[in-house]
Amino acid sequence: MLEQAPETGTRGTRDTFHVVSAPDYLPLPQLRALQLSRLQSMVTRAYARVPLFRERCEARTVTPAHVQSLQDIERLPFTVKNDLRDTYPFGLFASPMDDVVRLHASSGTTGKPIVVAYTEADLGVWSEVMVRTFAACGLHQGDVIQNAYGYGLFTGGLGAHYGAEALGATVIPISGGNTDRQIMVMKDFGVTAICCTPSYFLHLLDRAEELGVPLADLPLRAGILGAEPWTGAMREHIQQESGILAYDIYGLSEIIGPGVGSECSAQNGLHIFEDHFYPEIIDPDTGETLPDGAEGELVLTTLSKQAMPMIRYRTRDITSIITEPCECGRTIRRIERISRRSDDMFIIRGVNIFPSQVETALLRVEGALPHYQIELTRKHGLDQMEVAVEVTPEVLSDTVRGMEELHNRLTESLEHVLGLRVTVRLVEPHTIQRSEGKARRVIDKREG
Ligand code: DLL
Repeated sequence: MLEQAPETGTRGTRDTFHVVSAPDYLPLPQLRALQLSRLQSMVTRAYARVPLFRERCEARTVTPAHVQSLQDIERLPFTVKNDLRDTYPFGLFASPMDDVVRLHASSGTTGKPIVVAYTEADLGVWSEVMVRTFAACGLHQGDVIQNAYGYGLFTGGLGAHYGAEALGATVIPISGGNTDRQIMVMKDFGVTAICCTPSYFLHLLDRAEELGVPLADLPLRAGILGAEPWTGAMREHIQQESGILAYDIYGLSEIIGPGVGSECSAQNGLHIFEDHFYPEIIDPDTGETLPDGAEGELVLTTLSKQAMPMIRYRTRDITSIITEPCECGRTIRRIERISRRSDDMFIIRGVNIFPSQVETALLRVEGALPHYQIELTRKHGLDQMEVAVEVTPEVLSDTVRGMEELHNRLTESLEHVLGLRVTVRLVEPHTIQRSEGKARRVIDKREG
């Protein structure tokens, strides 16, 4: 069934709503033609204005004139995160500073942050894709959106903020943290949708229960959750416990921030706003382009960004492009939920492990809560992995035998999913540190 636009659209009229969401439904030949003409302009712009890109093209004897079809994108060089570090802070900008009206930065784990820039027009595109995100998640004018993504250099806060305003909704710019106040506001202001990371939503859910304000009793009906990997099992848990619909949204600073992709009412894969961000999947080892349907690294090219064009940016996020059309009627392609990054992987005794596999294994077992942390250590030259997982108060008050049984079931579930026996430590509720933004799942204490 096709989604219906609500009676009232963006601030004011139903028409505006349709206009903003229209690119989601373009006939494919029209979409591809639009992408090609935008790609050609983008490559011309970057070639003329970004020395690093020009040098790399010259090394491959490619010029903008070689881009005659969308497939020709494969002739262009990749951009990687280190390129942003190496040209820190402004080396990849394609607009003079006079035209740059906003900077954001993303810290990453090591060293200098990466800096990203926006012109006025870029901010317009950003609001547009966020309006399309909210609309895909069923929000519209009249919704009261609590924006608990962090405001500041992180793109989550301001990205969602201006999108929510442009949608015509009422936005509460509360930012992250101060959980008790979040819950008070949610209740008193009649909040209908919340924007935050899935791990922070879990924390809100628990705290609300403790305060005697179960979220299921509030008007809250949607969570616009993203910025970190989470599993389908985690979504089930969140939806069941809170009574909301939890939507997965995706984005990254280098490309624009949130607003690169979003689930729709089908909750089955994330639509990429591909009239602005062109997706490819590559084999992370060889760099070879893979066909739709195959799993690999997501590579994105901005098609309209002025201040900082990103050509074939290697996201390190692992996913695949879904080949079937979506039941919602959108023609823009979908990707599978991003469960892992290629650089999230760690190796224990020769076995490759991703944190999301641990989440999947834990959530299969009743009595375990979705709060967990992985600690890696090295003893006598041998890698050790311990998973601390919170258990329900019922389990804690159970007999020693009951605890042992749960411990065994968790160990077995982990062994089944990971192919490796690891140590499980059951801990009391609230022992594992809560995050206000992106959760830190792995603590690596191994040296060297
Ligand atoms: O996290 C932008 C954002 C803000 C997205 C709010 C969604 C909501 P960065 O801090 O640059 O930007 O981090 C980008 O976070 O490459 C992914 O690895 C991860 N990520 C973002 N969304 C998802 C998601 C923002 N829905 C990096 N699922 C990306 C899995 C996600 N990983």
